[in-house]
Amino acid sequence: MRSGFVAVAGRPNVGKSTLVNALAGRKVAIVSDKPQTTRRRIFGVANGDDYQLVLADLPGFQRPRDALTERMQHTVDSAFEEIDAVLFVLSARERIGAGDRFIAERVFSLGVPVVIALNKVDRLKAGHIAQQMNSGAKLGNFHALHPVSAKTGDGIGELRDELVGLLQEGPRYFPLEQASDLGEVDQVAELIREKALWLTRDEVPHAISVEVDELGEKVVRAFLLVETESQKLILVGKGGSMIKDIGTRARPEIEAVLGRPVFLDLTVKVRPRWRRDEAQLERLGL
Ligand SMILES: Nc1nc2c(ncn2[C@@H]2O[C@H](COP(=O)(O)OP(=O)(O)OP(=O)(O)O)[C@@H](O)[C@H]2O)c(=O)[nH]1
Ligand SMILES: [Mg+2]
Repeated sequence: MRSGFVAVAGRPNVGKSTLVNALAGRKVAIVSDKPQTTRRRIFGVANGDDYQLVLADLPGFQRPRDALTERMQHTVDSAFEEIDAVLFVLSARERIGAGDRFIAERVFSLGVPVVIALNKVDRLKAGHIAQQMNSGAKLGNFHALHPVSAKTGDGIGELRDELVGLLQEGPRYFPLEQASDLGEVDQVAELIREKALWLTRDEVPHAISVEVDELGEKVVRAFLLVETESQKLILVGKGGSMIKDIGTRARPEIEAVLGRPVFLDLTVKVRPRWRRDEAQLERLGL
């Protein structure tokens, strides 16, 4: 039996969470087209007959702008202790540049093998992929470099084998049926936030947080927190259309997590400057 921990590092929006879900073979982390979707570390577990690969999905590397992003960057920094390897994710669809080199400086100095995943290669021309692989290869002394598509699953099996090959002998840290370290309440909150992220844009997605108020047998009650009245108006939508849409999309996935049908009651609340309020962040588990 081999097991161990691999930290997933990279710029915001390169597809780290999508990749963790693909490697785990189940939805562990929420995903959106907006940067800074992941706000805290989530363990996603990939199990085989003779291995357990635990992936630490992380927020993207970023320059902190407030207490929330400061905490997110701190989460990233402290995730590099006691790991067996780093999975450094790049996007083949963007220029590999200063942001990636900044992260490279950090991950290549950790003293553990670094596997590079060049993600989002779906529908890209072979020449372009080769060029991006060349740029990625210049970032540091990597153990292996895999072009993959977390979206289509291309290259995922090979990447998983590569990471498993880096694990040492060890126990199963999580029982087979457990896909992540998130409890039900946090999973529910994240699923609601995911739907809200997809439906909003500009500054709004970053201002949203979700607090589950009640998780009952039949009713799930949650608050969507925003910072201003105008953000609240957007999230509620015309005649409540936006919040209704969020609920309609989130409910089936919440029911799948809970294993029972529920009534989902969502309310939008204004909580001024919650992203700068340490007590609020603590309460939200961030
Ligand atoms: N075309 C394509 N898009 C992808 C792929 N992987 C992820 N995406 C998209 O990229 C966007 C970001 O995905 P996430 O998995 O949330 O990215 P992330 O790196 O976890 O982002 P943060 O948590 O914000 O740092 C989403 O719109 C995904 O659907 C891929 O292989 N191909
Ligand atoms: Mg993410």
